[in-house]
Amino acid sequence: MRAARLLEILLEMREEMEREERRTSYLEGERRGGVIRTRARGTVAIVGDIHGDLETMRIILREAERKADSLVLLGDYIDRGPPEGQVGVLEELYSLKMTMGERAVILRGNHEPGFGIASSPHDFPMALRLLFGETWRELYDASVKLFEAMPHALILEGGLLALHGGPPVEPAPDPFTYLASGRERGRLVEILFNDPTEAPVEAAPSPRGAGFVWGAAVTRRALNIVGAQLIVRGHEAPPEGFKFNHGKKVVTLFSRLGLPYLNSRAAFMLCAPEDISSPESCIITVTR
Ligand SMILES: [Mn+2]
Repeated sequence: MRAARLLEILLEMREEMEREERRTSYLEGERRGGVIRTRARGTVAIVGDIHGDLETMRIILREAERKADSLVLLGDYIDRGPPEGQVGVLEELYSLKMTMGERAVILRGNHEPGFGIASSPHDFPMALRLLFGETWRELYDASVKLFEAMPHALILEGGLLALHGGPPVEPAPDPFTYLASGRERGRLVEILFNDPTEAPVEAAPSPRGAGFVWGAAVTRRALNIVGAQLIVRGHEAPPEGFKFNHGKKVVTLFSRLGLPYLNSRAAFMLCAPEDISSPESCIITVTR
C-alpha cells in the first residue's frame, strides 16, 4: 500500500467514527463519551487482541462475518507484529467499518495511543518508518487521531460488557464514560490496562506498571452498574487463547498467533443472546 492511500484510509475511518459519536442513536441505543450502550440483540462475534496478525484476523473474520449480526473488536490492533501486518490490520478495520457501519464496533486497546495515554513497547512508529520513510510522522499523527475517535466500551444491556482491559476498581456511579476530565483519564487508563485476579483482594497495583488487578467483587459491582451478566475483554495472552475468571463472569480473548506470544491457539466468541449465561458454549479456537 502507498503512503497516500494509508493516510486516506486513516482519515476516512476517523471521520466515520466521529460521525458516529455525533449521531443521536447508535445500534438502536446510544454512543456517548466513548461508551456504546444498546439493547440490540442478535448474534455477536467478539475478537480479542490482533497485534498485526492479519492472517489469523482474516480466518476469524471470515467465520464471524458469515454468522454474526454484529462484530466487536477489543483493541490492540498494532505493535508486536510484522510491519506489513500492522498496516494490513488497519486496512482491514477500514473495510469492516465501511461495509458494516455501526455493526462493526472497533474498540480501543492500550496499544492504540491517544489522550496522552500510551503503551510500551510501541513499535508501530518504527513499522511506519520502515514501510513509508519520512512520511511516517504524518501517518502516525493521523493514526493517533483515529485511535482517539475509537470508543472504549460496549454495553449490551442484560448481556455483556466489552472492553480491552477491565472495569475501574473504585466505586463510581458511571466509571466508563470518558469526557476528558482529569479524574476520568485515570479511569480510562484502567479500562485499557486492568487485569482480573483470583487473589482474594478487591484490587492491587498491576505488575504492568499501569492500572490495577481487580478481584471478583469489582466484577460483581461493574456488572451491576451496567446491567450485564458477563465481562468480555482482551489484553492478556492465555495459552489456549481464552480463559475465565471470577466464576465465568469474566472471559479473556486473545485472537492472534505467533511470537512474541506463546499461546497455541487464538480464540474468539460467537454468541447468540441466549448463550450469555454459558459463555463456554460460544468460544471458538483457531490454530494454523
Ligand atoms: Mn493490551
